[in-house]
Amino acid sequence: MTNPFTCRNFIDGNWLNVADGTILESRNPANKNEIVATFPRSINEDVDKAVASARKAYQTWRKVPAPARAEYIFKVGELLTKYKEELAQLMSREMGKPLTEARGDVQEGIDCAFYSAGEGRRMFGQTTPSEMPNKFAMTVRTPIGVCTLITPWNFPIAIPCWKAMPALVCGNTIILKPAEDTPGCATKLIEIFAEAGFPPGVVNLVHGIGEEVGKALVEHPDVNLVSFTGSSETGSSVGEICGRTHKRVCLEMGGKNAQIVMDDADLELALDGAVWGAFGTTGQRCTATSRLILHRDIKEKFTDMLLERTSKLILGAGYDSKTEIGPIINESQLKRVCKYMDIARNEGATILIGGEIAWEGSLKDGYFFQPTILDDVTAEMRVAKEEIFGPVVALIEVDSFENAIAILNDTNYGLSSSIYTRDINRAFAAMRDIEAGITYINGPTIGAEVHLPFGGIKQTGNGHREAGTAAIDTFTEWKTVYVDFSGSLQRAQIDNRE
Ligand code: UN1
Repeated sequence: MTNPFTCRNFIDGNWLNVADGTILESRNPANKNEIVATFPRSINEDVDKAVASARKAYQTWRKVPAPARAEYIFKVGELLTKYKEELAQLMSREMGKPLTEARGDVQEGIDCAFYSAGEGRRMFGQTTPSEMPNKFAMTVRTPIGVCTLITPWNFPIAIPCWKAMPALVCGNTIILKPAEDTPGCATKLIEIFAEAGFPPGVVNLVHGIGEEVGKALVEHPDVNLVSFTGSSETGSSVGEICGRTHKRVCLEMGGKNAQIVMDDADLELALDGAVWGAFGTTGQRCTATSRLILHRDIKEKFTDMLLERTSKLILGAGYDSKTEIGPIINESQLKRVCKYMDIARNEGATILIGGEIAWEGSLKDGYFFQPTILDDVTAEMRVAKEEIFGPVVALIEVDSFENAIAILNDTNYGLSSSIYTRDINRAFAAMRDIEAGITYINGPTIGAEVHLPFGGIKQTGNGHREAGTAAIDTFTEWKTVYVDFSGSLQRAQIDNRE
């Protein structure tokens, strides 16, 4: 057990103690007796300082040429590579992911750094003819201003990078408000940004409680954009405040992602996908597979295969090399998963395996839940509709391709989706008819890459996408510029008609 890591706020280039002296803790979910980090419970005064610092820095940062801004981000990519193992070890201890997955999380940040840095030399606008002679027309991208980035604990390096890097390369300044469960990872990440040498005030970090400082940052009149990833409930309130205060807002919320397995699928391949999609990161991804829609002709066989594989999964601390499934993040999430077991039973679902807290041996000090398969689930049940965010997958039987697609779409969410089939016609029909931001053919619902847009339709999001060039759209405004070099007044729509 190492000493707890002390986190501070980072404002205007300085590591600061907070105005109020209250200190909070993040604990190891595999061993709740271990305090991993301590962090300050910031108050509104700290938020004001961070916003003022970001506002001041914005005036200079927006004028730094984008290729030069990109060089700082490139440097962050190099430093993330250097500290990859240290970050992965901390992440595994702070939020429970197996080390291989934690390394993948940091790698996603590295990929995002090099990709976003490349955008510094692209960020293309358009030129187009004017309807007038001797007049030039073009569009240029301009930054938006001060951005509040509110990030979850499940990808504590990757998601802050997805937001911070495109925001910064576009010329915005940022304030990161990380989840209360992963202050240590956020602090290490911002230490790396500090080491990369960003000018003071361009990158800021404010720790604290979501309903307190998160809310204050969203409400602050000097913040121009809020990018939020988290629960649908919090996302609704963020959206509401931003609507009222006319801020740009980018929301990434829940999912109820399904994998379809058709009667013609390669079942071994579909099984690998289902186990990884449902139980990877202990099911705590917004892209996790929480529904398996199985064609009736393969359902029995596939269910047996799945049961066998699930029964062998090894639970443990993420930093134990044998571990395949880590803990649930905290006690309240564990209780939530337990509550859904009662709901499942009351609704008439059958718990084929799991369904209980795992207590045995070294698991007793952590928040472990057995990987769980729910059978006899129908589309109307709450366990088929609501996001559980744990190692729980619901099996739904269907009798046709059309029925499978209809059930997949029968949800308020629309993040990720998958179909396993060897029929090319079905694959293309699925690509067209599935209602989701992301569709995988013969791959699991998890595993998005940073150079493609990430996000969902329906109640998963609000029309924005992260990553890829879509992130550049989120963090810039278009400015349309007309240059008249005729030396006389030319009235659009009028003079060219006469
Ligand atoms: C999330 O679950 O919030 O596609 C993000 C994936 C990862 C990102 C998940 N690359 O599963």
